Amino acid sequence: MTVSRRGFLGAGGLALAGASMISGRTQAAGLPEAPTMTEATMQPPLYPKSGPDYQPVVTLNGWTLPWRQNGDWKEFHLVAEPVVRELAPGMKAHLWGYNGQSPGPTIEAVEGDKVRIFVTNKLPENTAVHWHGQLLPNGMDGVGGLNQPHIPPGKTFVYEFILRKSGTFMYHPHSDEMVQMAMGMMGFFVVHPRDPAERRVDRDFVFLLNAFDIEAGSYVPRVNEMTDFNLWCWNSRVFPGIDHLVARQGDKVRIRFGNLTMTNHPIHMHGYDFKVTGTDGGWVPESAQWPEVSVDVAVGQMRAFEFVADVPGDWAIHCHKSHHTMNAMGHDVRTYIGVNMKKTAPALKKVAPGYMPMGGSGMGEMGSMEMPLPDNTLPMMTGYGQFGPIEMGGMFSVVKVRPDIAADDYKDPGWYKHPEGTVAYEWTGEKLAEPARGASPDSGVKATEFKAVDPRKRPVRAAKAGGHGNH
Ligand SMILES: [Cu+2]
Repeated sequence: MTVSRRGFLGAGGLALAGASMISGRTQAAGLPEAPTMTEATMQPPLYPKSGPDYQPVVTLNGWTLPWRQNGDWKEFHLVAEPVVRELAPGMKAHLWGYNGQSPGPTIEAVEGDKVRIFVTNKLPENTAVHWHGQLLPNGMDGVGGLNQPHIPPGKTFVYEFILRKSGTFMYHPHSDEMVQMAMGMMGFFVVHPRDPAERRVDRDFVFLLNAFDIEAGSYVPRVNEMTDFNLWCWNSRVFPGIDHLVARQGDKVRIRFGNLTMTNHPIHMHGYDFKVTGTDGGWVPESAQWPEVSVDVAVGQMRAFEFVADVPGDWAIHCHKSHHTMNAMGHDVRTYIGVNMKKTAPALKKVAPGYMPMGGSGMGEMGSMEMPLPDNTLPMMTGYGQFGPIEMGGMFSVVKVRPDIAADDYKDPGWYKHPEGTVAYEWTGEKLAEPARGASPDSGVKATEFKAVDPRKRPVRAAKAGGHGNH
């Protein structure tokens, strides 16, 4: 008897189809589309069109990756590629990321979902993706060389696993990890509980902590830096470029973050005490949730905290390491506190034309000072509130709680209108009798001699804050 080649192939085809029913592998639908994002603007939450209901997350200065349902499988497509990311108005960085941005889009799905994630490598070197915190088959864990071959440039690999638990996860490369993470490759991965009522909140914000070392005037991070970073970011953004976290008074709010920098960050929120409700390992049972106003997140960890937003206002949220709320410029500035700059400046100007005396009374003046900066460089501290310069940079944003906003409105409501008599004010009554005090050395400069220049109104490249789309 003869077996025709066609028949043989047919049988093979059948066998393959049989295998596919077990592994779920299918080529029928081809590659899903890989959407891309061109801006660092917060996108509205992506509500599920089918399957269990959930309250989707909002990614600061980011977006959620659309998926396609293919039979039982939720299919996503990540493209690892070089990207240009605006870190804040006035500075763009040349990074590596996913689908047009760094970090990559947030992946959202539901406990019990079968997910198939296509990863296309458009980098000039190998990559692989690790699904940080997920419980999955060893061969899907994404450590190049250990669990799978590295994905060569130009190739697409497929990851398939079942989401065994809800919680807070990340994804990041596990090939040339030091370089690829220093270049900005990472993303958030949220798994919602199957039961829509479980741990339900009204607003759920997510962001990743990352850091870059980009020399003033340049665009590409120094990837070999170990500790001395100069841009401390949330989702590859620095203040004043980080989205505000807008909540409606009375909303139950969750904020989750993961740390992919090289050091820990005590994240501090003003105005509330909150409960830590989630870690990398999962949800914290209610009996074990502890109250905090700062929660430290170590390298490689994730934390989620929750609070009821019952007190309106503009509440600062920031890393409590004070150097992490600063931008690139100025760390080389010497400490001149107590030095009489009026006496030293003329001499210094002779050897360094254009030298600007500063720092004799502290550095707060830099928040409003007109300073010449190299192209593509942010001031060390910047950003304005309704009462003046905020004198911050880096990992700083504002939780804005208001009574009068719609359920799904994340737009910046503007600055808080304080009820009359509730703002700290200057004492204009009788002066106190002054007891004798140790005098600090005379800097020769009074703070009031610095003329504040609102950077939003001057034509310096680094200060074109007017048009930024982050609120
Ligand atoms: Cu920090």
